[in-house]
Amino acid sequence: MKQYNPKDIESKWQEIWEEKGAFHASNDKDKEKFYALIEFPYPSGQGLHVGHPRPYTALDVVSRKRRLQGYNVLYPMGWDAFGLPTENYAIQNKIHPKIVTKKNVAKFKEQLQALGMSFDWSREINTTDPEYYKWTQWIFQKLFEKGLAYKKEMSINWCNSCKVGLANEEVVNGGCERCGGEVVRKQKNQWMLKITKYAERLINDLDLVDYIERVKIQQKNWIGRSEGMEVDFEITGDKKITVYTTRPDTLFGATYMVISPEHPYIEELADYIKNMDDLLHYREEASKKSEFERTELVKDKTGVKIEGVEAINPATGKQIPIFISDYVMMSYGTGAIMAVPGHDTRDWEFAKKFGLPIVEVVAGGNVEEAAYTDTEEGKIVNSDFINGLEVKDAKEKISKWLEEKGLGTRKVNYKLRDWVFSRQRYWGEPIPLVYCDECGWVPVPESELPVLLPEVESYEPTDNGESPLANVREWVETTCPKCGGNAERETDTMPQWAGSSWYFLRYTDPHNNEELASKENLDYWLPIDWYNGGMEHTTLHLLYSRFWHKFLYDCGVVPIPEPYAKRTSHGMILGGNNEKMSKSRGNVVNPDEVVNEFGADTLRLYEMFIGDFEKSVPWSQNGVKGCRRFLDRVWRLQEVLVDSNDLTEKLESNIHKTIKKVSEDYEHMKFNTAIASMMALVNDFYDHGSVTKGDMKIFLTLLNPVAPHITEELWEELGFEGMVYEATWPVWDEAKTIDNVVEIAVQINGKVKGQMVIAVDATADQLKEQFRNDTRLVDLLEGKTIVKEIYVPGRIYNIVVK
Ligand code: ANZ
Ligand code: ZN
Repeated sequence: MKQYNPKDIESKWQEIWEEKGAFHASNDKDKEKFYALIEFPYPSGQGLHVGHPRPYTALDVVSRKRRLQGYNVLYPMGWDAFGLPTENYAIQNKIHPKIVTKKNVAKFKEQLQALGMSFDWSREINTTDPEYYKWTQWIFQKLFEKGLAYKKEMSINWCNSCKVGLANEEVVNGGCERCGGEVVRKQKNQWMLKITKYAERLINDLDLVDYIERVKIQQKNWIGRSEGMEVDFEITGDKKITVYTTRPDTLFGATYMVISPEHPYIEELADYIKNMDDLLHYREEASKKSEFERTELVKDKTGVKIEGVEAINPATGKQIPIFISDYVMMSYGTGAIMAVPGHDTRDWEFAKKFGLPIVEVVAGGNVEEAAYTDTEEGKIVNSDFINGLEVKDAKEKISKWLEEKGLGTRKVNYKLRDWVFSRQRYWGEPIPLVYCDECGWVPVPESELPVLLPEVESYEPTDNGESPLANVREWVETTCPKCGGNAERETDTMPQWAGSSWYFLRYTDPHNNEELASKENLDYWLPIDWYNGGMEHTTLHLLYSRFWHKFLYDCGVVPIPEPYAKRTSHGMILGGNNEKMSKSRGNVVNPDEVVNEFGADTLRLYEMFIGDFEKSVPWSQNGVKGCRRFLDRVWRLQEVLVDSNDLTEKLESNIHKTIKKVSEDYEHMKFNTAIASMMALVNDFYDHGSVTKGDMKIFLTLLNPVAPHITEELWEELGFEGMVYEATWPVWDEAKTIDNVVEIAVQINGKVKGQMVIAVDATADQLKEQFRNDTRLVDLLEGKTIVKEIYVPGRIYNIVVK
């Protein structure tokens, strides 16, 4: 028997698979398809880290299994290659980002190929390839044509260190999603995408898909649907302020109002306002703060009372003061609120600070001490005609009352904001529009797409917040496609998230020059049957791509409203001490080294065995070694091989059970328990002292998705026909998986003291006899007298003693 030497074996089989096109998905529409997708990586200079192969291997396992089951499987790979790190590297090293990208992609690809992933490389895509981004630009133009892309001067999130505008989704805990740096507000003219138009459908259509629950919840919370009312408050000068409230039932407790510091009401009321300077000064201060800072609950409340203007509470008829404060956002609801300090925590803090009256209108708490915010328990008080009602009923009654009086209308609001789509950087897709003084914004004709990124001297972002493209005058200056006059190109580029918002469509037809993908291929391959990706993308890429897909559905480009039938998410791989792996902590494990020392099959096996796929787990070098030892044991099964095609009779039931367990566990992301059951089967082979060729054939097929190289090699060594990847997935015989023994608990006076394995159909007498022969258990009774014995068949044997 030759040595198990992964180095030779692995490259050998990788070459053979490549030559045979083993993993090319055909567009053969008669076969049942399976489309598996993992989030394509950003090819950074660091190359692959051990976190990457976890999801890749997981869906590789499922893809390989499905191929063996006869499916036509598409498991593609590509590069999400526009973006800041490459550009920053290019700036520092004065190398064109194109060249950096090419180098990084080559490195990533080599690393992935060394892991034996069954990607269909013939469908490889790269978002920075003009043939690809042509269609990203084309989709943008469709969005523009349909009025879903618009340019607007507005206050946006701005990262000072990246010198770039950010979408709300890219601000994480108040910092920049990329660099963690401080995010400030900046007034900018921006391209925006109307994702809000799809808010309702993005929530409702979650019912059509099978996503893990936490993904659905996070998306729903981010979109933030809220049902309430817009209510008018009469104010000085026969004017009115409209507020948005989700708690009309607390109207009697509204003791003051707050409008956002940016609110145009301030200009409208200029004639009456006596402290305009103070208000404008406060407005100026507020504009510097990020939304995160402004909405933090713990933050000390600030504000200024508007002098000279009062409001009237429509329910109580009382005069109430109006403030401006930065805890009310201009971008949500109407930018104005009725403040109910008894039942809203922010209002309560504000009222305490400014000495404003706090009125209890829902009984249940002590509003002098804290706002009582419970809406499930407590009855309305101090509220005239709604007194005594539950919150829910009070809401309904007062809503009707407001509607009848013409003071209020029901309203649904969303937290979701439109998507800030402009970036002032070089390494992104040019926005394919030109501006003409006569015609306004005009799309570049489709025949002229793609609008290529021009060469520039410097990739540095400019301090005035303009893209470096603005300096390339000969590129910027062009003619208007509509009137032929002078026009200028848009110089902002698209955000990192553009290319990934539709890449899964391109894989179905990656070389198509006529369309982003042919209708037949889209019809056949969609939806993606299983998409696995990181939780950090739930409110970014996953949301954006669902939006683009829905838009393309409305345009008739794609055949179904949701792209992903199923979405799962993996846990992170951590360094020692459960810390995130990072260069600065010096705990990064390099997959190349693991492959070099132990082999790709060991790495794959370990990544799948390391723990519950959905949970974060620390890396352990001992664990890696253990996995290698298992593969060594598998290799040495050759020593105990028996030349028979039958199954070992004594192990038949175990084999069927293992087929069942592995088949089901692979499909339910329980890779670790599938592997544990295969390890147990190998122990059985050794315990039994031999393994037949028939046993091995099944075992190697089951193990193949996780450890594809060693299984191909053994398959060949044992002289089996063809290759494992062409084999047929074994099926189990249910009858042979049923246990004929069960484990029952042995209790003494109701306390579990041990276990016994007995025949499923054992009678109480047989049980007692077996018990009395088990010295371990009988010893427990020493010096005691049995009073009674109770047997609950198949479960418990309880002995009552004195
Ligand atoms: C009165 C009230 C009483 C409120 C009460 C809450 C509790 P969601 O669920 O997030 O939609 N609000 C409205 N517009 C706002 C803005 N632009 N900036 C800050 N806060 C705003 O929350 C809606 C509630 O948030 C609204 O209901 C309003 O306060 C506040 F016991 O009105 B409420
Ligand atoms: Zn024109």
